Amino acid sequence: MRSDNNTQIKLDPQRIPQHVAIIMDGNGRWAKKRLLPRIAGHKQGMDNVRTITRAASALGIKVLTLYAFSTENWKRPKDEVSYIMSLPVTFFNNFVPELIEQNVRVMIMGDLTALPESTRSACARAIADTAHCDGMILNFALNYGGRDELRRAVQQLAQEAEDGKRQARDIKDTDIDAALMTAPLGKLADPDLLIRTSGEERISNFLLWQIAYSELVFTDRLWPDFSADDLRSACADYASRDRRFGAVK
Ligand code: V07
Repeated sequence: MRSDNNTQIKLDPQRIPQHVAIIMDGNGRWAKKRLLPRIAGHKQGMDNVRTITRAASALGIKVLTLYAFSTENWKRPKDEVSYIMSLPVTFFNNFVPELIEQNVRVMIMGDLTALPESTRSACARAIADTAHCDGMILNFALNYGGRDELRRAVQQLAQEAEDGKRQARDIKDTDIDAALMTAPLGKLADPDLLIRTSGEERISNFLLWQIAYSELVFTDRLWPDFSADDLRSACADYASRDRRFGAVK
């Protein structure tokens, strides 16, 4: 089901992915195509977060995880980084009332300590102001890296072993789950569906442990152009796949 215009196709409510994660790539390319500065692409990308949040919530998705800023993105030009760091502030000012109206709860994972104070406080306020919402979770990965997350988990578990709080040989998958930044998502920590926009077909240090059994959908659509209908298409694609988790049917 890869048609572009499929609003009319019925999605089986039993086969809606519960947790969808998206690598929002292509903002710079979107701007370049229009001879605009890269930051114009990021602004458009942020506006699209609003569109896709609405669409995901309407489809019945329970967790939407968006890769907003990676641990590697600091290597970009200083002006671009500082503009990107202002986006959570703009987002908070413009979209949080609407999220509350839609009963959407904001969560954030990543190392926030390295972010500017204004960015951190906008994030903290978005989390606090939506803490009572029990609809869809909008989970931003911000200054997040999959290896950084795993290294921290290993350090924590090794420390606990060193302190005699646990036996190294008894460490289970569930102990690792509990030490990762997705632990607050509980049963929903692992994405059912991972989407990457803009044509690149790689994971780029996004969720690593959690995508062990995720279905992957890559689309050429640039993130600012990725529409509610494109999300539906990806979900239809997901619904058509036979997930076995390594077993046979
Ligand atoms: C960012 C916009 C989306 C396209 C990709 C990169 C740029 C929303 C947020 C955000 C983060 C925390 C929060 C509320 C909103 C955001 C960054 C970049 C760093 F509480 N979009 N967006 N944060 N982009």
